[in-house]
Amino acid sequence: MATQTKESRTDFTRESIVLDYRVAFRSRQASLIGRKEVLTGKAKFGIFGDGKEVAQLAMARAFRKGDWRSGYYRDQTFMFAAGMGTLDEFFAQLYADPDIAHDPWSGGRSMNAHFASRLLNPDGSWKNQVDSYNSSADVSPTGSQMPRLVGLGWASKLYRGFGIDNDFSHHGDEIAWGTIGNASCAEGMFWESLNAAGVLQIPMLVSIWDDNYGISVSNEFQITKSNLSELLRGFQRDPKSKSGFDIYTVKGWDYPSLCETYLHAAAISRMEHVPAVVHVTELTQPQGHSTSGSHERYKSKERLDWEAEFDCIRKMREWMIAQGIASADELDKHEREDLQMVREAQRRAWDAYRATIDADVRTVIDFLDRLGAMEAKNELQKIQAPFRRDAMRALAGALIDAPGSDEILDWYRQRQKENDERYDDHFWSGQIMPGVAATYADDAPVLNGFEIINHCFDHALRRDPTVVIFGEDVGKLGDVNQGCAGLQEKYGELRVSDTGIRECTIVGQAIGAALRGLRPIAEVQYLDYLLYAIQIISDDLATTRWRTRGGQKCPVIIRTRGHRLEGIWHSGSPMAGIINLVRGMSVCVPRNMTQAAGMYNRLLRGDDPALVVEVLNGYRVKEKLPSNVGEFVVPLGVPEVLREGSDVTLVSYGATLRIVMEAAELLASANVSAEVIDVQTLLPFDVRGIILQSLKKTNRIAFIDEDVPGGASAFMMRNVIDRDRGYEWLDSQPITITGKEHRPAYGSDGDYWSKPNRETIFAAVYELLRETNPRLYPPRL
Ligand SMILES: Cc1ncc(C[n+]2csc(CCOP(=O)(O)OP(=O)(O)O)c2C)c(N)n1
Ligand SMILES: [Mg+2]
Repeated sequence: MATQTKESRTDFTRESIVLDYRVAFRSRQASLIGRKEVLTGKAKFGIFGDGKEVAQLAMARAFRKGDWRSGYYRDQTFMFAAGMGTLDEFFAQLYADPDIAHDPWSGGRSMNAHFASRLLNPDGSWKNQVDSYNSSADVSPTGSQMPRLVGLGWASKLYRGFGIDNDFSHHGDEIAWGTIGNASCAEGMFWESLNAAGVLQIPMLVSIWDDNYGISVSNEFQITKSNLSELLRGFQRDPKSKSGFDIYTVKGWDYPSLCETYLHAAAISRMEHVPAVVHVTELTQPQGHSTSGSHERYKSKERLDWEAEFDCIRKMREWMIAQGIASADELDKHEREDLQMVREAQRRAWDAYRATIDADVRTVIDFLDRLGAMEAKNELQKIQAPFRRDAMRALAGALIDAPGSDEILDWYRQRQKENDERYDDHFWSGQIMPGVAATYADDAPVLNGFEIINHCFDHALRRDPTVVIFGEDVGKLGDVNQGCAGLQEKYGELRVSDTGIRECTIVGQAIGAALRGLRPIAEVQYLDYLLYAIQIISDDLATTRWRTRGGQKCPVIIRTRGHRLEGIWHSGSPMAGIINLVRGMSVCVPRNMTQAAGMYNRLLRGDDPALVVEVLNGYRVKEKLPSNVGEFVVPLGVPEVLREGSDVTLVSYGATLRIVMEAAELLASANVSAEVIDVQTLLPFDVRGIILQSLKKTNRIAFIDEDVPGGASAFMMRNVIDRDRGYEWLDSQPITITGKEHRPAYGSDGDYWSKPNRETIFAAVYELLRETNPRLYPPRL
């Protein structure tokens, strides 16, 4: 699709306006044809940008190389106008084409209209960002583009403050452009993000596409006073002051006003780093929300008539004719050509998508013939455009009925493997790094745990100018446990900074910064409050690499502390909840601050996102300072045997290990030799089968943690017993020893009876041994 060059974008020649119109018109045709493709069964679902075209032309005119977009599914016109996507790619994604050469945005992994740039070279290294137009990868949950947007804008502020001119930034001149629907502004994340951007004063320019609806629910039920501009007034800055936002309201069918507004807003935001909101009103949705429903069911006749009259493309056409920019005949001619162009793109994308599938289908039909599976063959041939799945299922059925030749079976297995890879690859970077042992001088100082962390971060900040650490109380105070004490003074307020109490956008800040080449360590003050950010971690951060099929990476480190304070909200250990929601990330559960430091050293040298849960009551425990505190590396997924034993293996992690070690001591006094293993990381989990090796020796095993029954203990048990086939080595039932179903009660007694403790661990493990030899192990507790 023809795009405009950077130079011509702000140049309002007759030609460039006609070209704008044609981009909008093609985009509309793509929406209309896209819907038909869904309704005729060629694609599963469609959501399109019809009714929002003209405003996006204006946004694209102000969007420059180096800039960033974080938006949502209505933005196809912007992508076309900015030259960030083609019609062929648009249709390829509609068909869920897994080939990144066809759908470079998501490789068939996201539903349609989820846009993204390919930021990485095939080897996973970053491409230059200042010479390209950049888009972060869209997600579906409404409002979830906002936290990341804060980080994208914040990165400009950091780069400007650092005085950096590199492949990621030209002195922070880049704007982070957000788009969001009116109804999504009812989400908490929207307001949290706006507040954060206002506090940070960053070049973030948010467009609200207001079509008065969120599916069927109108603004009356979404927004106080039904009016976002009015609500946003409190954010408006005094023009003489830098604090606050610039707020603009403009009609979505008024092309000249839109262009003027966007160019003006962008110039100020870019130069002064003032955030801005452009509230674009009077937008329409000609085809309704998506292919799932029809808007005639909830819009009145008056509204539908108004939408037809105020359709932005119709209005732009009227304006162009009235201004003498183009005649009706001229535009008719362009429209005929452009419709043809869109149809051709759709057909090309369909043919490209079908090519490899149809080849497989032909092969399967041949195999079915050879296997004599005539019914299966006929069924498959009846399907007009079969999926790969249909062909593979037909062949599997035939192979089950009549085991075939090795050649057919080999082909089937090979294709299964390829199809698994087609959907599984780029789950993580695949970087495996060997450990580097901590070394100690003879006179190594013995320090508080927090001081070990402090030394580690000090090294990281000194070594790598892109490392930034931030969170609640992290800057001036140096975090609530002093892991960052003195670091702001040493490295400045940009590199070590305080944030508001806003866990979701703290993580968003990290995501955006990491996408722009920085190395953020974002602190969430306590593990229990990670839940405020878990949605964005789960939906956005953890899936970045996978959902772009290797097009983007986001090496964020989230630092938090957990376990062992007392009470419902300070002692939680909801580890299974977390690990099951953040697949794609590493989850580190160090038992002390030295292990934590070794993990940070590892993560800062890698490309994958991670969560590190430090032990809350470990900051004042004394540890020896390694002489290579900034260099040693704890490898991920490698458990460590902390105590050797021969009767039973006790597997645990984090703060609980101290109690398990005490229980092992008690067990030793009762003739039970327990081997204690620290898993070190829950994700990845024991990649070398170290726990299995222990089980082969002891033939008994217990998994111990503070999570609920069936929580992370069950996860560990499944890996050892099922994944690693540990069941073959068991002489006793494998057990879990966990916290109670309920939250931990307050106070030392509440804690003692809510979580595993030395005595309950002793009793449960001793019972395992007693069952095998009651005389050797008489009743004790
Ligand atoms: C968190 C969340 N809740 C619900 C949905 C389902 N949903 C998808 S789009 C949408 C309406 C969004 O309306 P608006 O923000 O005005 O954008 P529009 O589609 O009108 O452009 C809803 C409710 C979702 N995707 N995410
Ligand atoms: Mg809407």
